[in-house]
Formats: sequence, structure tokens, C-alpha cells
Amino acid sequence: MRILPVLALSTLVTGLAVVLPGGAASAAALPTGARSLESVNHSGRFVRHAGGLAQLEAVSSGSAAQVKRDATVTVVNGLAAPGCYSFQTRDGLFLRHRDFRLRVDANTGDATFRADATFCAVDGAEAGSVALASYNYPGRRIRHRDFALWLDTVQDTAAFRADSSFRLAAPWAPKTAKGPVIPGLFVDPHLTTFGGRYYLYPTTDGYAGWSGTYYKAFSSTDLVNWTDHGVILDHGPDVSWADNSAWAPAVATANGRYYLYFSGGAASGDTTKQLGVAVSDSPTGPFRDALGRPLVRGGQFAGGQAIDPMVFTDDNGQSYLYWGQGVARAVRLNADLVSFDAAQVRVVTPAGYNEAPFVFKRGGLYYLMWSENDTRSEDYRVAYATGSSPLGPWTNRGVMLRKRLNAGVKGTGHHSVVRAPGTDTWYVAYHRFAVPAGNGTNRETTIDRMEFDADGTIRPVVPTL
Ligand code: FUB
Repeated sequence: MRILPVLALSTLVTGLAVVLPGGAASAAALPTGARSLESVNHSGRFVRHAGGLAQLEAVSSGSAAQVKRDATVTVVNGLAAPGCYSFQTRDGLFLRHRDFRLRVDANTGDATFRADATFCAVDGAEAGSVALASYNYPGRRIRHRDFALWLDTVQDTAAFRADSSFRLAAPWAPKTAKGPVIPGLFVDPHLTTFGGRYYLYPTTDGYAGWSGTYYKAFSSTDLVNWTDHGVILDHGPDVSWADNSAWAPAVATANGRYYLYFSGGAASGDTTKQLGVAVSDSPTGPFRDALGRPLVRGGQFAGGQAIDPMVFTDDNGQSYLYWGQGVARAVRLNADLVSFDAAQVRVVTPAGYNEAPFVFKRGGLYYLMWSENDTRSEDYRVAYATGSSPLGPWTNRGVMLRKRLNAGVKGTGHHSVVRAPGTDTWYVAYHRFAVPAGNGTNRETTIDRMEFDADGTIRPVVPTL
């Protein structure tokens, strides 16, 4: 049977389903991932886009592959709000309303598009179905009329309730690629382990000017099935000195606590970035601003932007902070992990460096890695050096991850590296332009194996889909 009830899916995929009094599944939490949306009052008809417009159309196992593909969406994090949802087509477009008609378009990243393409799930007319309320017109819902999809004002009638309810069915065109590891637009992935479990901390992407404001956490035991732990820090309510540019989180642990390093812009339009640190008793937050002020102030050190923090902790427990765009800096952190001696900060910028420093250690050898070129360039890529201490000196070893145009993979960078607990198996998490329709502000996260030669050099990673 193809139809998957919302409750069962939610429990399977996110564990977030809520059973309402009376036994109906709450539609508050939808499972993210590939689905097809079937009308509740026209069984066998599914939401499908054709010629840019969204409609309700009969789809069956005998339908053409293109019809099945056009009748499949990926449910992703809401472009305008993490508690709601957006629906991405197999072509990388998003379902959105314009003039109250539902259609599909590429994400421009501006606030209007994001709002038009975000829908909040509420219970549908029958158990296991959902209705999709507009984020920016909350009194309107997606409904079919003459088999076209419209954003109509809610009417208290059985007919409206049925016309605006959909079942989340198994996808007509299942995903064939493994990536992205998390549905939707998440980038700058910091992949790490705590207590034998993988944790992934990304930037939320899809905003013009990278103007996102919050961070989510995800965790997994196998790097394939991920639990979404929701928003763990939101600049708006949680950080007094930053309200935009929530970029490139990195999490470290010490003293039984977890420390989230992040960058933020001081005010809309202000291009000065600063680094902050937030603390929590749990790797999944919630985190609170540890200092109530930046850890690194904008302009505190001449040259470069204060973004892209990363913390490496050596075997002796000493932690080091690395950061910077344009200029790479490094410093020993104090044992509290929220302070350092500014006089000890040193510049460690390698040739070719742009941003996203990352340090790890394997078999006594230290690796300093970074991203080259601009994140909007298809040539965004990762290079590295090796050294005998966390602060160098470093020997440049060249590029280990770059675009793979014959597979449609572009802009591979801002990575992190993790070792599978208890093994010598290593993975690199990185972002790329979303496949197929992405660009420098519509990017997604993926993971590949990373292997070493006998002398410790990293074999070039061939990006897989
Ligand atoms: O995601 C926002 C910014 O883009 C990051 O801080 C940079 O590293 C680049 O990926």
C-alpha cells in the first residue's frame, strides 16, 4: 500500500507526532523527505506541477515518469520559518503562491518569496491528512478548485475542508541520490560526535545575502537517518548583539557542557561580523549566549572577517579556536572555553585560503583545512596542510575536494571531518550548490568517505550524489 499515514511517518522519521485528544494525529510536525500529496476527496489525484502551475492530477503506476516526477515533492524546513514547511520539486523549485495561485519557482531568497513558499501544517479533514495554511496569509489555505490549486480564504464548510486536505503518500518518484543528507537548504556543516552519536550543526541557507537568523541541530547513529532537534539558538530572541548572518556553527564540549561558536551581524545592513559563544548542558540545546557580548568583536583584529569559528581539542584537553574569512587566526582557548588571551592570537593564513578553517588530528599528524574561492563560485573547494602541532608550522598539501561537473556537483566546500567512533574510518561533511537548481545561497549538505594514503596524505574525495 502506498499511502503512509502522517502519524506513522512522523513517528518513524522525526518522532515528533503528537496524538490529539480523540486519537487523531496532529499535523504540527510533518516528516521531512520525499512525498506525494494526494487529495482526500479525489483519491488517485495528486498535487502535480505542469507548465509552472500546480494542479491536481490523476497519477497511477502507469503514468509517465515525468508525471510521477512532477507529482513528487520533498518536504523541507520552512524557508520562512523552521516550524512550518516548504515543498521542493524534483527540479529544485519551490511550491509557492503568487496572486493566490499555486505555482513552482526558483528560490530568490528574498523575504517575499520565502513567505510565499512557506506553509504551516494543520490537521486535515480526516485522520492522517493535513491542510496547508499560508505562512504570510494565515487565513488562507491551499485548496483545489476545478483541479487547479489556489490559496483560498478558509471557509467553515465540509466542502472546503475536503478540498484543502491532503494525504502524505509515498513518493511517486523516490529519491535516487543519497544527498543531501538533510532535506532542504543547510550548509557549513559541522559534523562531530558526542558519546558515540553523530551531531550535525549547519547554517540555514536559502536567504538572499545569507541573512538567516537561527541554527538547528540534527543527530544520527549511522549518518543516514537523522533526527531533527529543532532550533537550538535564534539570534532574534537569544543574542542581544546579533540579529542576522547566523553562520557556520561549531560545537565543542568540556566541563560537562557544550559550547556553540557562531558568527553574527550586529544589525541589518551592518556588514561587520562578530563571533559569539553559547552554552548548553545538552548537545541539542537549547543554547544560551554565554557572554552576553561577542567572543571576538568585529574589527578587534585588523584584516579579515570574524566568521567561521572552529574549535579543535587536542588529546591533552587543550582547546584551540580558529576562525576567519580572508585571514585565518588561531589561539589557545582558556579552560572555560569562552575566553582567550588576545595577545596570543596568531595569523595562520595558508596560501589560497579564503575561509572555513578546520583542524583535526590523526595518528599524531595535525591537519589544517580550509575553503578556497568564493562560496558563490562553482570552484569553491577544500584544501589542506599538515603539521606537527595545532598551531603549525604547516606544509601545504593542495586541494582534496572540488566540483564534479559531470555529476552536476558545484561549489563543494565549507566542510568538517569526523572519525567514526572507535575506528579509523573518516568522513567529510560539506556543502554544494543544491542539486539540481542551486547556487551560492541555495546550497545543501552532503557527506562522503575520506581516505588516507600510507603517508597520511588525504586522497582526493570524489563527490557522490
Ligand atoms: O554560509 C554563510 C557563509 O558562506 C559561511 O560563513 C562561509 O563559510 C560561506 O560558506
